[in-house]
Amino acid sequence: MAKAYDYLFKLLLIGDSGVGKTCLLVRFAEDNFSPTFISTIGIDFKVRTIDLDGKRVKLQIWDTAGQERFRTITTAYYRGAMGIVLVYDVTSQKSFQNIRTWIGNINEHASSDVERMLLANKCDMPDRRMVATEQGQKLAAEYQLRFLETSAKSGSNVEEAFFLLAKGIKAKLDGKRSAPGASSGAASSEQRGGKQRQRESGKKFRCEIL
Ligand SMILES: Nc1nc2c(ncn2[C@@H]2O[C@H](COP(=O)(O)OP(=O)(O)O)[C@@H](O)[C@H]2O)c(=O)[nH]1
Ligand SMILES: [Mg+2]
Repeated sequence: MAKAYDYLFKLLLIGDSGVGKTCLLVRFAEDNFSPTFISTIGIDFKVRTIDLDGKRVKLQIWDTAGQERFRTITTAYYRGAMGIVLVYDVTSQKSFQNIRTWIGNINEHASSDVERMLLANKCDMPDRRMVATEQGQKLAAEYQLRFLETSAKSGSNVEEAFFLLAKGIKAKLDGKRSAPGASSGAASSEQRGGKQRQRESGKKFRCEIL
């Protein structure tokens, strides 16, 4: 029987408790948002197979089961990770400040060539925003991370984020050079299929693609 995929990528979600990691995962894997139920459960991983340049790419995305509350993410969690999604909450300065700590954690435990990206989640709440877009951009530039503002609630930029990360990993594997940082926005809009665009256009919230 033919293999169901051409590539298998292991991805991780990292960031403070409450920033929306589990919601982002559920949004991406199931296109669903269930605010009350999700936050109480710990998920190991979810999978979704996407198409990249005609290849089937199976994404196995791991979520912490609440260990991040105590910053006790162990080396085992990072093992074999090819991509890491760092998440903060735009309504929480603390979660933004802690990104540096999480990056330190990644540097210590993850493979040195792991693809990393920074997500500013909950951008559907402009009235409660405490972290400006520019602050996120600046931090991302400092560490050479791809950067997007997302909303697990509205779904804004969630597809783009995972596609962008997967594309970066594939490019690396294929031996190509992919430029992280400033040019990532262009790559992200280029990946947006007609269907995705249609789905997003009816949504209430809109977050900026950077
Ligand atoms: N408004 C809004 N709330 C969100 C968003 N993502 C998550 N939340 C809420 O934030 C809380 C924590 O989310 P959760 O996914 O459990 O965070 P985790 O601890 O990082 O896994 C929950 O009450 C979610 O409903 C978002 O994009 N927008
Ligand atoms: Mg969670």
